[in-house]
Amino acid sequence: MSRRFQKHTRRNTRDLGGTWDFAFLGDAIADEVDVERIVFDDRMIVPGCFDATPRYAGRRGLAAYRTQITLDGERRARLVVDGAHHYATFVLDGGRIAAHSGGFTSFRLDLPRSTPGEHVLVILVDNRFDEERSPLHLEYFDWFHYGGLTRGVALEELTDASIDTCEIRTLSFRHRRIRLELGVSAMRDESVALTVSLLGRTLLSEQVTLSAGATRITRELELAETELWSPAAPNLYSLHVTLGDDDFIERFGVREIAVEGQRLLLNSEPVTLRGVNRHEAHPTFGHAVPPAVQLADLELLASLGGNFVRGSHYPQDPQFLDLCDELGVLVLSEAIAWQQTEAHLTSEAFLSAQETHIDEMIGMSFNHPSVVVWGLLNESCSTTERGRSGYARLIERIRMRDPSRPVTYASNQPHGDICFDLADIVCVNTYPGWYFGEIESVAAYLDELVTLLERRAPGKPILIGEIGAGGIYGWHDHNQQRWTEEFQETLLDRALGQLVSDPRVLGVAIWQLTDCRTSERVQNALGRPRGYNNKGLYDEYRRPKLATRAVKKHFTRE
Ligand code: ADA
Repeated sequence: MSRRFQKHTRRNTRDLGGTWDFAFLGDAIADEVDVERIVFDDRMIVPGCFDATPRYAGRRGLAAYRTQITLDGERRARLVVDGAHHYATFVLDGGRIAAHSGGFTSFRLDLPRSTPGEHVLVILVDNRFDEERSPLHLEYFDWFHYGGLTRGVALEELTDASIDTCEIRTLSFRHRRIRLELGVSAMRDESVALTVSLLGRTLLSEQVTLSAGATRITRELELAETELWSPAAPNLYSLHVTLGDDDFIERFGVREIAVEGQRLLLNSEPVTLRGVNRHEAHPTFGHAVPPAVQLADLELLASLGGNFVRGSHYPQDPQFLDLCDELGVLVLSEAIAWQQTEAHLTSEAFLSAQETHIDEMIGMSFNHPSVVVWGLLNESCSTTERGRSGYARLIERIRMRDPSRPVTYASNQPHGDICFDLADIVCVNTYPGWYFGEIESVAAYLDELVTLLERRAPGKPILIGEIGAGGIYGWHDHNQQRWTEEFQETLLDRALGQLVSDPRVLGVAIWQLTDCRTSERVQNALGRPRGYNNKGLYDEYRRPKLATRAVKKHFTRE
């Protein structure tokens, strides 16, 4: 797995990243393809987006990836996939073993017991829009859905008793008390040794009795001599857990996040959020943004004086979260959605796909101290009772899975929204001076908006989830009209001049860090010059626009 820090010393793991055999099968259907007869006439890099490469740019259809894996035949084998878009079918030695719907999240897949030696793994990946098969990826969304094996793929061989999940939650930052929760699977009843160590010291060593099937092991520990994690001092530690012949090394930070009235508290200290929305996208790499570009994105954010990323509109790469942990950046991790309708929010297929996605998002992000808020259902139908039932169900799902972080959703209906009470933080996306109103009245509008939100959602923190204007990189004009860099700079100067100095506002996430390609759908492209959403502070190659000056001015203001 292409993680930058090791997860296991005892478990046999292999990073399957690298060059795979590849075939683009166009209109073929995954369930009908004779996998043995596929002619692999090309190669593809994993992780990567095949439809971001020059040869397959913008192509939609079925793609086949093939690699060889070696299994020892004794231990259970498992694939860990960090992202496959949008629909993946797994085939081992010609036999279909499983399928997975939805990109942007990590999932595990147990392989059937096999003979020792070489085996052929084929993954059929379909990037076509198909609401039945991939209900979370819809063509009308305002971003380009790339396809492929977009994040890491790893093979693990597991002993009879193994640790499936390892979650660490701070119970009390003052006492450095944490709760460790292990999800364990065992093939038979057995007694095994459990140890937990930190900084070379053994914190726990005992014998545990496992019964065949899944077990949860929960322990509370006090971690004396640890320093807290915060943006100013992002201290990180690695907990090493061993269970029999298996182990797990998990990095985490000791920190507590809480909402108190209109404030967001980190270790009891109020924080303000000054940041950007970020799509995981680049013209050369699609969604498979390499770590060097992820780091560059965070350096750009730091150069603006920002401390916050809203991962719009889907969970960001765990490698990016690693960097946020290290750099002390605060993250809103959002489940995938974009302007879902009442029909979506009452569809069992949509809601249960969301629940699976939410579980996967929380599973992959749980131990990242940088993730401080969960988000969902961007700009969806929050104005009707039927829409509200969908919000209520999914917010409940998040809270059940992780009550330790506040939940929010970005609304674009400040007047008509009827779900604000369901969220811990009220979040509104707004585009004064761009989609409505004049640039001169941006500040006054924002002042009124915050007054309205205080009235409609009393006592809750207020976050501006999006605000911005389109500016085409390099476009200047004496009139300084829409699409010039100057217009974008002026609008953001006025908006931030108001928001950053308003004590009622918890924070702001500018739309957006970099330009990104929009959907190929004609209606989308017509309103988006170049086929891009041009509201980036930087263009898609990370070149700065004039607007960065305004942002820096306000974000670095005391
Ligand atoms: C919405 C949406 C963003 C983007 C933005 C825009 O608020 O949430 O994804 O589409 O509008 O640029 O219009």
